[in-house]
Amino acid sequence: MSENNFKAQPGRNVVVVGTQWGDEGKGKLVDWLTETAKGVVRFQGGHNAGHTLVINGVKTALHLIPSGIMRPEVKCYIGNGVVLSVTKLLEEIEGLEKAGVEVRSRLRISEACPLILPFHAAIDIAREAAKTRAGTEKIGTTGRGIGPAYEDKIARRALRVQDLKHPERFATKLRELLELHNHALTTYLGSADMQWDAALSPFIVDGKIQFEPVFEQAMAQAEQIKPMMADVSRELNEAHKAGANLLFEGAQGTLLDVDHGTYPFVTSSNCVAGNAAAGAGVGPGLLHYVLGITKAYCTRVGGGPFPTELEWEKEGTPGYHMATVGAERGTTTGRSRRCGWFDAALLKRSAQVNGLSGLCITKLDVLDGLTELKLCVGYELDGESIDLLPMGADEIARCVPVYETLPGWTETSVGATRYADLPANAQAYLRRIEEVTGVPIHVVSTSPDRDHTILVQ
Ligand code: 2SA
Ligand code: MG
Repeated sequence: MSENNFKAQPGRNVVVVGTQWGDEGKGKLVDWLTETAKGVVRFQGGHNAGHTLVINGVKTALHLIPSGIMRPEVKCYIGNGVVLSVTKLLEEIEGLEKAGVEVRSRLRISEACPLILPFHAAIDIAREAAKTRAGTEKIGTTGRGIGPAYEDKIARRALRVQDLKHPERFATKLRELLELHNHALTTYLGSADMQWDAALSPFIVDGKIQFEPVFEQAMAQAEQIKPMMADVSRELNEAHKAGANLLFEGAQGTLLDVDHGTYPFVTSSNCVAGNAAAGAGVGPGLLHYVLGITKAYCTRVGGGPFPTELEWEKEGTPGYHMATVGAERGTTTGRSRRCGWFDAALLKRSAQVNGLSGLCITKLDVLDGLTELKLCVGYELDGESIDLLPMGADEIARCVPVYETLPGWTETSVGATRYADLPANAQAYLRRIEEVTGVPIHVVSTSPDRDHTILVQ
């Protein structure tokens, strides 16, 4: 068995992470890998994620439920590291049920997940609006309340899934949270003058979140999710002992990691592979193989520095080609994604902080037809040459990329299922990525379809 044949080895667990700014195609790969997995685990983030799967030509977008849900025999787990909106979870469950996918008997939710409640989204949206009013650069969040929910967790005051089982305890903690957050909303964030969308307006009067509707909704939802609440840590450890292959499904990407990303233009969780252990409740020894999902070019949605960014709105440019052929729009918010050349110096940082075992290159087919490709191999920063992405947004914003130019290819690579069938120049491009980053390519994806995937031997 070759080293990269991670799909078939019993008891071998795989962590899938995004190595850039998210949207690398993790959902498709997790679904493909679950052919041999017994369980799929989300360990960070929340419904800011958007994982798109295409199975037999039918598209499904998932935000919170692990991508393994599309395979009936696979169990899905939401680990303690996830911030959970029960409203969004139930909407997603109902959507899947309508499409004939059985969810409730296969989904286990950690009792330790912090809850995302309506005031978290209100704070998130109000803060971004305040930045716009002040003329400072927005983070460009998804407005889902992710940051404020993690803040409550770290401040040790969050309401958690397990609190839903205890109405009195829930009510006391909710009153305390509302006192704090309503003060901030009305005093600093100008919430009384804001327009709220249909999802939030039932909870807000004069800029203040109301106790009753939040409490009543949570208690009604509690009944629905109680059967799915679980000690996920225990169940995963038991499944592993019984020989099950587990898959840990990362969301967002390494450059959005709260520590290792382009801080402060990041999400509020650790997206790196190491957090799969803490965010699911297993020891790091259970993480056997780390697959880094890597787009054949770069995209980013939201604000923050992007050294290899191209002009992507002008017709006829390579950036426009990537944006249109690659259909680069956010799965959750529908926002346009910024596009740019492949950044190997960024990927080296990603390889280092994740301990990547191998790469999966996605959307290679999007580059079909470009006459030449540029590959960033380092930067000039304040008069110095460096070969690794520096830390923090300000330093990254000052990086001037150093490029190598490679020839493109005119042949199509769409749907290729054997490495040898890829155009020769596409193979040369992949080889150069391996050389510069020092990480072997183990998988190549040539379309969104489950079947269009090459396991490199
Ligand atoms: P947040 O909402 O606090 O996590 O936003 C902080 C930053 O993290 C970025 N972010 C994302 N970037 C790419 N994809 C994400 N998921 C969706 C998708 C995004 C969408 O898969 O398409 O639909 O817009 C995601 N989630 C968070 C975000 O843009 C901020 O830069
Ligand atoms: Mg996505």
